[in-house]
Amino acid sequence: MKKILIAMTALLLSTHAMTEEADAAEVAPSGQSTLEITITNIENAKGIIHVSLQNSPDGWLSTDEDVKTFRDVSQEITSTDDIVIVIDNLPEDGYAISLFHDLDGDLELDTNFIGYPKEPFGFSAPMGMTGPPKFDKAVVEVAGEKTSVEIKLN
Ligand SMILES: [Ca+2]
Repeated sequence: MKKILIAMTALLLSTHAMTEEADAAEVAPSGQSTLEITITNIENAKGIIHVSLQNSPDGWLSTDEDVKTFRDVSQEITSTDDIVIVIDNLPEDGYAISLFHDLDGDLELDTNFIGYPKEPFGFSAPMGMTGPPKFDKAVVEVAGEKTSVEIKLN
């Protein structure tokens, strides 16, 4: 009986030692990046700029209320200076960025009768010939410590 106990203890000790070794060798994966968005051409010193990140083509610019954006950030505007919005703790991935300047603060991008925006807007790519850029065009690869992009309001 005593022999068995010693053998078991030895086994437990060796298992424990192995686990500790594995822990020590493991490098903490960061996978957390920062995206820095500089917004230029702000013409109205009022309202709020709403920024949305989308990491899937399906949800890109969807008007379906069930579709969630990956991350939303809002920034109050009090001057026409360029602003920098910093979004951190982002998993490394590709994100398409859409934003608009909500001048009247109703949380919506106001449009005219043909659906064209009446409030300034921007994407992480130039406008396409027939409308907003496709997800693939607008996608920004966020990787490493920090990724910076500049978006000009239209
Ligand atoms: Ca609005």
